[in-house]
Amino acid sequence: QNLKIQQNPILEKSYTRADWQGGYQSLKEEFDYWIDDVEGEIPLELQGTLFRNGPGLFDVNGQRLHHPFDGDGMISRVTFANGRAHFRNRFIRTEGYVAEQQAGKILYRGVFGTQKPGGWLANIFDFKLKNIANTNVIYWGGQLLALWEAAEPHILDPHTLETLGREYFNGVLSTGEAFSAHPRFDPSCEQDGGEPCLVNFSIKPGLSTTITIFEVNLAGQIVRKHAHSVPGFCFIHDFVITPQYCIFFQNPVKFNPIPFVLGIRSAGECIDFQPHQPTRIIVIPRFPQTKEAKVKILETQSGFIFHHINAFEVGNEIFIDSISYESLPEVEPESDFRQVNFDAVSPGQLWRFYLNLDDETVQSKLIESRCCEFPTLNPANVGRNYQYLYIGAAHAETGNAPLQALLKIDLESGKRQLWSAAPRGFMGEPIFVPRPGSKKEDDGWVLALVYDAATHRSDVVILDASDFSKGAIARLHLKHHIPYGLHGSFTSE
Ligand code: 3ON
Ligand code: FE
Repeated sequence: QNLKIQQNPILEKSYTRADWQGGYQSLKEEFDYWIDDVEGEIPLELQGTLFRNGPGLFDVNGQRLHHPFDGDGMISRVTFANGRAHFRNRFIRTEGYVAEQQAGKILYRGVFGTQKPGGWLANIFDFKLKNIANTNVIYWGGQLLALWEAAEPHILDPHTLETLGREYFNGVLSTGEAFSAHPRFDPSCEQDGGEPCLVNFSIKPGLSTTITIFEVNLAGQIVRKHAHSVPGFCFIHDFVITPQYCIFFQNPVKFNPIPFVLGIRSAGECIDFQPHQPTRIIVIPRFPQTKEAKVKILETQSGFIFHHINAFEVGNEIFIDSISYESLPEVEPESDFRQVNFDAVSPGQLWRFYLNLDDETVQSKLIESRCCEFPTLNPANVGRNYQYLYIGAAHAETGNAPLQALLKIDLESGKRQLWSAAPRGFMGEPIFVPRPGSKKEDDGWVLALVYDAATHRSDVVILDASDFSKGAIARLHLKHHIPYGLHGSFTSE
């Protein structure tokens, strides 16, 4: 059946929208159990914990949210030990989650279209942000942190997943100050004698935008913080680092706050993509005191980028790999996100950008035209030249479609390997885990959650990263589904 789909990608789709919609049902229960339903074998060397974050609820007591990005954060945890695996999930007890669950109704406006019931009068002049902590989860400095890009991290107990409070890094972060959901981990920081460090940012948008850079050491202390003002409004979700630089893509967008202020539209619905304006690339030195420290702003073609894969320096050039959309998919005010017409939206495609820092010019090249999103790579290669990346991908080679497959790309040879869960499986973000003691870049595993519409449950899938053609080496069947998530991480501690 799979073969027929592959040969006929245009006439017959590899999925049905009804199947795909199943992954957007709320999961209200919180579970805690050993996973006994396993196909294949969990590698004995795979030891550690996979943490995932994403919206767990798409409604508050039956009142529907307008967009999945407005959903309350829920952590899923899979711990691997001695060939077995344990599952646990828990909602983050944010102030907003607790208040809304208690009230049994929507009390906050969401960034992506969710409004309080009662029309514009109920929403006018309400600028409160609900920190929903739903975008990423990291283990760093001995703490488990749930991240959302517009506010401070939540601290969780790594064992019970209980919400313990919010993280301010000894007051270096102020109340309500943002700490993005896309930190990058420098495996060997030049300023810290080759120790790993976490690099993150915050965006404070306005007529001009403040970008603040944070660098956090292994002990979880902010050791460097510097802020930069750049012209214009910014909607920046992710960035990349090299040993010397932080690089941001300022997508061409315009923000009209009036409908937001008047309670007619959410903030996210007031962002308009500007297809005829260039993308600006902001290059900020990580160590302003030691470097020819000038922020540089370069220009390239229009496009919208949520996620980057990696960047590295080659002489006076920086290479950056990113997933770019022809335009920002607009959040339609009166629509239901479950009824999306995939064919009417542009697919994310993988581009490489070449920045020349001397003459400040940019070249770009399309690397992969297949619809793809949610990249990962070996953590040892972050900010460095690298050969392999792994990414969620559509089953079909052309067109826009939900993610159903995992694609491995060898950037040197151009070779590709695709492992597909179509027709009834839907793919989440993959995570690359190196095999302990590995020397080769692709010696390890790729872990991902796959929603299986046939059973309305999710699987934890393990692939051998060095060879996708083996298929899944293990498939762990959970007792329930996990809604389509956003990001996560693996820790062997
Ligand atoms: O008014 C400003 C603009 C703005 C949009 C200020 C602001 C900081 C409040 C703001 C907020 C931004 C936020 C909260 C962004 C959150 C983004 C988020 C939760 C997720 C983004 C996901 C991106 C992608 C590409 C997801 C892909 C998903 C799939 C392929 C489906 O499975
Ligand atoms: Fe993201």
